[in-house]
Amino acid sequence: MKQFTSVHDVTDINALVAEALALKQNPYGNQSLGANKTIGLVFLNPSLRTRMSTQKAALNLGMNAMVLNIDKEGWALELQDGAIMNGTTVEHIREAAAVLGQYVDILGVRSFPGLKNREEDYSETIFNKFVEFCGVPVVSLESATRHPLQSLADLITITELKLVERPKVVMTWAPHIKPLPQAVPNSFAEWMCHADVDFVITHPEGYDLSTEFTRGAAITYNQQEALNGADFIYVKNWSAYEPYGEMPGLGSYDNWMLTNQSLLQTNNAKVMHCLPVRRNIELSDEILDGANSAVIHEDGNRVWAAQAVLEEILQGL
Ligand code: SN0
Repeated sequence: MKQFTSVHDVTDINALVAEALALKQNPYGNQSLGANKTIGLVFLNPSLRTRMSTQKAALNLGMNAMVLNIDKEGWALELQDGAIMNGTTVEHIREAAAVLGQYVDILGVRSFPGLKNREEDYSETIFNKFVEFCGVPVVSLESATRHPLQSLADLITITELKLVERPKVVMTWAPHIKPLPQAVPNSFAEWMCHADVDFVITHPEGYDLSTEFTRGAAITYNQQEALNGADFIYVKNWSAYEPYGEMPGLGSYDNWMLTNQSLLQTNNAKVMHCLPVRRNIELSDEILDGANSAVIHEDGNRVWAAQAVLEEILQGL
């Protein structure tokens, strides 16, 4: 693997999931692979799970990990080519990314969308500049449009917990108080469309995701109908793709938050969420604290997802 930015970088997703599960059984078996190798993790946005699980994965492989919260600790970055830098930006991304590439063997980058300019976000302007200028393999730690390490951990979790060969997986939109990226749902949809599952997406009208990511999925505006017989429910808020970054019908979809009542018609569904979750806005206490919640298990699996990916990249260095 030369980079990990989406499901399209993976040759065999089932093999990658199997490798992650093997690493979970034997985390320290491959420590010589990462000896004297360094990963740099660069964050332009906050992180808890991605930061810690990727560091842990690197350590398990014998690597060193260095973290830079570049938005707070680095120089203010200029992104525009040809800019005359007489304002607030101090360093061009061309030099910043290139120098980071001198210090590390693999670079992880987190760059959220601005949610103002769809074309800019969906062309992955910032993330792709890191890829272009750093000169080493890049791992997405969540870009403007995707969060593949999360989606891989989600598929690992579904593979581990499923009780039927081909489970029904429902991704449901949930309420929120502010506009969130489409990266997590885009990415989850893209992975599920490649996985051996029956995949349904449900959301209120106005929240359709880009078909680039949902092609092949069943989509309904009726949450009740979608939840029938579900084996897994993947809960996530996202803002609209059109009109971009907005929250149509804000306040009128509060009943989209799942409660125990919503689970009655499911196949005793496991409930997933990438976290962080706003309790009693996106998901009720009773679900998060109840027997059907798989969120802690799911996010524990972030380590094995990252470790399987880093292992494959290291093997190709
Ligand atoms: C991010 C998102 O893409 O939805 C990260 C998820 C892994 N979530 C948030 O930004 C939540 C912010 C909030 O205020 O709840």
